[in-house]
Amino acid sequence: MKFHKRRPTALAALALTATFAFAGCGGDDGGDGGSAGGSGGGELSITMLPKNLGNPYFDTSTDGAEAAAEEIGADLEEVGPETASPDAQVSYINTVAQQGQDALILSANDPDALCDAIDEARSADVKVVTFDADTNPECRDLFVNQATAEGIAAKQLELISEQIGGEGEIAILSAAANATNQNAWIEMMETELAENPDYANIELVDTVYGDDEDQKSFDQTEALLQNHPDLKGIISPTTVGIAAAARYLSDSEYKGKVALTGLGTPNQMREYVENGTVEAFALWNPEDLGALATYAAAALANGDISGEEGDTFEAGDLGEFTVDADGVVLLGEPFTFNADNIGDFDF
Ligand code: RAM
Repeated sequence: MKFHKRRPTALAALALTATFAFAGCGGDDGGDGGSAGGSGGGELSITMLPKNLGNPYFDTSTDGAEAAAEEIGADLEEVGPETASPDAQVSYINTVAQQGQDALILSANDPDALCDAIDEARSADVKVVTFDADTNPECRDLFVNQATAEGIAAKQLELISEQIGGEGEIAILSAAANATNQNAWIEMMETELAENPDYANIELVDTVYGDDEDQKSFDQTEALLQNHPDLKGIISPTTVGIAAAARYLSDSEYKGKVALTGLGTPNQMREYVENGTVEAFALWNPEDLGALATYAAAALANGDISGEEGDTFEAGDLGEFTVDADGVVLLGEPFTFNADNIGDFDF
């Protein structure tokens, strides 16, 4: 699948400069098989392991990674399982250790379950960078974080609150139950709902898991609506979940009555914004995220940085980044997509 960005209008480009520094277009196949991609012909060998293959979000982060690898002169290969489970990721990590790759970039399906395999890889001198979904910080060298968990949580609550007029029952349709990224965001949303007086009249009645599988997420949406007849809105903090929920809602009696927001890609959500099922949702630029993770991995593997707090490195067009506490590198802020701007994006 190919994802090329449309050129943003001058106005949109201006509005986005702060949060969306566009990396160059990758354009290579994001991978529908067990292994895909491959760029450059350089000295560093980097493996990219998303939660699973076949998710346009990760196809796009791989596009960004491939473009960065080409720029750096590194060989980058994407591998990954069909299902977003930790067990399925372990064998790929073992292979990276056996091959003695210079670096592994991964989005982890579990904070703990991959750590033994990652340890082996690090003992074989593989630098390990998590992106999108972290492991426990001691397992890896760096985590490239798409946006702060607080920012992501706050944005989604702001959107749902606006869309349901500040009161009523809401539910969350998440990804896999062990996903560190979604779980951190959900925890923060729960805290914010409990503590922020703006949300005193909003009640979170259920959280369900679609495992980042389209059909399961679709079925879970149907079940939520059946189990909670007074439901006013759904937050789905996963691009797979929100797209499946939007598809369900758009063909149902709930279209336009039950609000849906969360984290989605513009290409998957465009039709539902245009047909009035979804008013607004958020995300960051996955292409930039993949690129930044690749620059970070290369900086570690080249010995330019060790991953200590305060280390700085160059990430091509994205600029210079600093390693924060706990080995975290922050990409930016989430961005809100709606009917006015969705036409400016193609990913
Ligand atoms: C899905 C995955 C990914 C998450 C996005 C928002 O594609 O769960 O990890 O960051 O949604």
